[in-house]
Amino acid sequence: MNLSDHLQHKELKLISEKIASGIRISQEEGLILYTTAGLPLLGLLASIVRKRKNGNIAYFNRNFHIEPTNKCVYNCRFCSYHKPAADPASWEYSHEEMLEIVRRFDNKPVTEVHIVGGVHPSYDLHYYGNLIQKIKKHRPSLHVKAFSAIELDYMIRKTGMTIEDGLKELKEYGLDSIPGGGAEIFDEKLREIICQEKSSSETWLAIHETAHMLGIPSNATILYGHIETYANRIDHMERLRNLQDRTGGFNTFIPLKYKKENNSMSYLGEVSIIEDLRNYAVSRIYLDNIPHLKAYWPMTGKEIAQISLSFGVDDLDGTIDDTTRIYSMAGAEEKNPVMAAEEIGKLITDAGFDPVERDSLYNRL
Ligand code: V47
Ligand code: SF4
Repeated sequence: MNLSDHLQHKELKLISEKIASGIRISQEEGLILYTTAGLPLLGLLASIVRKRKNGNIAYFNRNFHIEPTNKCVYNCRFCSYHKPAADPASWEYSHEEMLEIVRRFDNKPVTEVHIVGGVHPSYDLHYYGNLIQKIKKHRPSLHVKAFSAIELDYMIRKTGMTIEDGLKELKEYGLDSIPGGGAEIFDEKLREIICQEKSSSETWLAIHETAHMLGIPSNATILYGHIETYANRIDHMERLRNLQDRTGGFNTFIPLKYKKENNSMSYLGEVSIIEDLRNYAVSRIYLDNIPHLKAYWPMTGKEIAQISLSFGVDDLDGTIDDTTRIYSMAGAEEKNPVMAAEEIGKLITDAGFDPVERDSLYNRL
């Protein structure tokens, strides 16, 4: 072993001891993990954190998606999904068409509807509020997890309200929680390059912080594997960890790997599966105050989702019906994302974990 190997080994040993003792690691230490720790060590350390937080449990829930529209006023460079309003490949469902999707699940034991789409130029808060109200009227027990902070920012501004008043109003209409989309990567310079027009990182964080203060829990994501550096990923997680220290309102963190089909960043290609697993592990270790780490299996594919359980993941997203196009258009691994609860249960058991069906707030069902 030469001197630099020796120093690196010593550094990793100290960081590992901290993690094993439940001590928070710094930004510098997170960066050292990304740049120097191998996959087996990361898997081991992430599993220690995972076990401390969630034991041997791997959660799943029964949900379905509604994507109200792919018309979008923005033009993010990584997006394969949005279309200008005049494009023949664009769609917008009426309230009645979306209620029809809800009714399709009338005799099925789903507990959550996940509603996310493009930022339609003409829909305001009341348009979406009325939709939530109709869904709740039809099926009051269905948890409505809806609208990324980017959609919320637009619809609230369009209605002329403050973030706080807008979120209060949506809560009145029946909004239960907020999904994690739109975070992308918080570094302002990168945002300028990959999603120049969309709401700022500051606004994304302010919307989630306000939601938490109003008792609306939420999720957080990161879009990784494009032009960001490891330091950008750590900075992203640092901002989330700081917010979570103040509010405790994030339930789960969902790393989303950049997929290259049909968008203007395709030339970048995609990062490897090893990178996906290393990223899950560092996320689990770094975000010591967010209880859950979710693998979105329609994107990763079922096998990688299964392996990710040994790299810090404790939640597999959903028994998702074939209603989501955000990922199929970007080149998702699962072209037809449907998985029955029994299949998820078996996938988890085969990996050596205990499957637990949860509701949207991680209560055991
Ligand atoms: O914000 C768009 C991402 C997100 C691509 O909260 C892409 O439970 C990869 O946020 N390659 C929307 N990613 C999806 C989302 C989500 C998914 C699952 C669960 C939850 C939750 C939230 O999709 C966008 C963007 O970051 N995205 N295009 C692409 N080409
Ligand atoms: Fe619109 Fe969302 Fe696509 Fe950006 S990622 S263009 S905000 S649909």
